[in-house]
Amino acid sequence: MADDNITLDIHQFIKSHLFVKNWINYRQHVYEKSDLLLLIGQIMELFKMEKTLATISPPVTIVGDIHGQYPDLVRILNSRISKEEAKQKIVTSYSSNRFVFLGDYVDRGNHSIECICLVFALKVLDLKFVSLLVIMFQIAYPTNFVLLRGNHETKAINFAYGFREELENRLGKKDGFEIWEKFNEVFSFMPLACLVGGRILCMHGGISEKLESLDSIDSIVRPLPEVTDLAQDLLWSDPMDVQTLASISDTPKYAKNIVRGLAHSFNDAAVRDVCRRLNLHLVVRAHQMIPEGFKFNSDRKLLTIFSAPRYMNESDNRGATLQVDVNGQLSISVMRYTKPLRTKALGSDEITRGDHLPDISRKKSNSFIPSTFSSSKSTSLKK
Ligand SMILES: [Mn+2]
Repeated sequence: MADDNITLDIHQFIKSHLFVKNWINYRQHVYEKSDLLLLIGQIMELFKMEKTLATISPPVTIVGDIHGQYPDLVRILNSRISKEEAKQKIVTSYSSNRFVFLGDYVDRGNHSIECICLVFALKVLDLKFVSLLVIMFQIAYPTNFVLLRGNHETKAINFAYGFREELENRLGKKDGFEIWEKFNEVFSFMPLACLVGGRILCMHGGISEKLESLDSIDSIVRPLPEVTDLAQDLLWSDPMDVQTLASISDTPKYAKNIVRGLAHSFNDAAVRDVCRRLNLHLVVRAHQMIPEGFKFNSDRKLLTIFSAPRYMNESDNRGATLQVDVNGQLSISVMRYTKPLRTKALGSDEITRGDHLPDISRKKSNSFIPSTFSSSKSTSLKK
């Protein structure tokens, strides 16, 4: 642990990200290269302590693609704390809620750096509170923030789709490129999947023919600069969406993913098969833009969550997050897309909650229980 030589004031760092005076005119945070290096060094140690298959217990919020949409990320974080807590600006109220992020923090949007830095910093802060327990009892590190790797947390992709360019533009070509390489070193240590409450398996892309057991995820050795085999499917796969004979037949369950040009697509039978063999209620993944923010497939055994509303500022999609409560019941929150930032500003600049922006409203859908859970309403996911 690098605990002795922390010089990055993590509280202040998070505060300056979360409590922005005026979201309407929000442009960007100003980063010191030295702060970024410190943050990268600390988060690297945390990823090394985690297993390739992370685990977390409910209650937890599961978040899909962010793609540099920083105000939307802050809306999501704000949605889990009370208005009172937000008003008091206590940073720990943010880090005390449990989250699983399904990856794709960077690229596409304008604020990749803010997004990745904020989730990294919240995870670092979270550990500062439990580290004493970890040392005293030598227990597994019980993080509140599981940050899974997405296909955009790979070098070849974030070289080309915005993250490298953003770093170079903001830190200068030389420093920006150096920091970009450091970020990618961190990405190679990120966990690839997460088991929530023992029964919900989460990953960025999807399942795989090579997913023989949960152990087959854990036996993927990191760092993983090149994502291949099972890891590639976990980060890149998609469900077969169009109703074809292949998508409903029992064999073959997997096919080459023609849309992506790599990894696989999988059908309903593949999802059923994985759920049965791995004793899962549900597989949750992200990776595809969904107009409504979420979509069930495979008889509600597969859920896609996409959390970047108005994706790339050109799609009228909503965003969604999934909440798993302490009893394993599911509910989905849908975020409406944001209107362009040039809309008329409010009179006050005391806006600290992203979801109080004009023309942004967060609609919580009627909490519902998918069919996989409805028959056993009180059944806990915990074994
Ligand atoms: Mn993706």
